Amino acid sequence: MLDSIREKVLSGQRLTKEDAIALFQSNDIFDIGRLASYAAEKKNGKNAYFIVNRHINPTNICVNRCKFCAFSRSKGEEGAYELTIEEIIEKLKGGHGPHVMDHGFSEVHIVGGLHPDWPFEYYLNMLSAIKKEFPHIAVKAFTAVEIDYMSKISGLNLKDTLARLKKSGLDLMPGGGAEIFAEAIRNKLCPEKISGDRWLEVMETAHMAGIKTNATMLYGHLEGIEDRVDHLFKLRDLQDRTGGFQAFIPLSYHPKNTEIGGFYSSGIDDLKTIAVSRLVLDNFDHIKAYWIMLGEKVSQVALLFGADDIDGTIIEEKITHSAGAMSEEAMTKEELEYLIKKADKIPVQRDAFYNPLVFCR
Ligand code: V47
Ligand code: SF4
Repeated sequence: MLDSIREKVLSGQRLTKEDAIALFQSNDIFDIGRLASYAAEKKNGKNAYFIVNRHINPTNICVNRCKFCAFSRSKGEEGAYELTIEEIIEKLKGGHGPHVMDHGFSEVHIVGGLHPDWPFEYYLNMLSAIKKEFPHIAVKAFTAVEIDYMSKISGLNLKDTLARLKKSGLDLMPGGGAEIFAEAIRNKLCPEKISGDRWLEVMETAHMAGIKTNATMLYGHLEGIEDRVDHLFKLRDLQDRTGGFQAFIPLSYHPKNTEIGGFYSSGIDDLKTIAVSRLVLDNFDHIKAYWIMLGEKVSQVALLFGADDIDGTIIEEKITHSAGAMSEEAMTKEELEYLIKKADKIPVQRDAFYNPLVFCR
């Protein structure tokens, strides 16, 4: 079976769902990795991208309370927080936290809970305040789940909601909230969350509005191989229609402090999932090995299994660390470059749209 898949990859043919299932079932991890590495190099050569960025989570108060999420709280619950716009600006200035320095951020990544009381204007004001203070920082904000929620609270349709956000400073969108599209598993994981079809509809509408986005898949919880393959093919189909996805990021499930519990994903599964994603998603330019979730060392090794991006400096990370992440919360530019170089790749500092800023040879 792997021989016929190898033939297809080498001759540029698309993989089928059966091929993807066979890859996930196979334990020839080195063969799969070598094939994915070939596919990655065809797209990005020896380049491995990183970005100087910062994450901000404006609130952890969320009406959804997904069963895999250890970050969220209900209003009034111990540990619930909400940031003011001034506090968000302060964080971007680098005035808070243990990593105070001049970061020269290219991007701020903003995602948070679905707050029961914040009006749509709060999000618009947040965007315009950031743009006013930092016109050169790209704002990558709000998952498809948050966009759907904003459309509900504003009474606007998706297209108009996105247009208002874009006008206020939204540059692109992250890929969170996709989880697993398959309905039976999704209903167990996050019964209050929008459906997989709605997630795809929000992304399609964003792409049509000229907003680039990422895509993710949460794996390692209750799903089976067929669910993962179904998820990847739905993304590949949408990308065929819009071309609006920049990167795919498999998110490894972290079980601590969650309602569903369970185990951390294994290193082998992490690498296999990166590799199969690279092979199936032939219309995605980038596969990201998110070091916060994979750990610094597995994400480095993932660069030899089909990934071409390890994300960025991050600075502050709450979602995965609430669920037992073993990584640090921040890496310096030099540490990211070091990991990439030691994987025998060329570190390329990029902007939010994958334009190279610095090749670090
Ligand atoms: O939407 C929540 C996931 C996502 C857990 O687009 C969990 O560049 C693992 O989407 N274990 C947020 N995952 C993170 C995300 C992301 C991260 C980095 C870069 C980009 C990008 C996107 O984290 C959530 C949810 O899918 N998540 N809880 C957990 N226990
Ligand atoms: Fe809320 Fe997102 Fe956590 Fe679900 S994953 S509870 S939507 S913050």
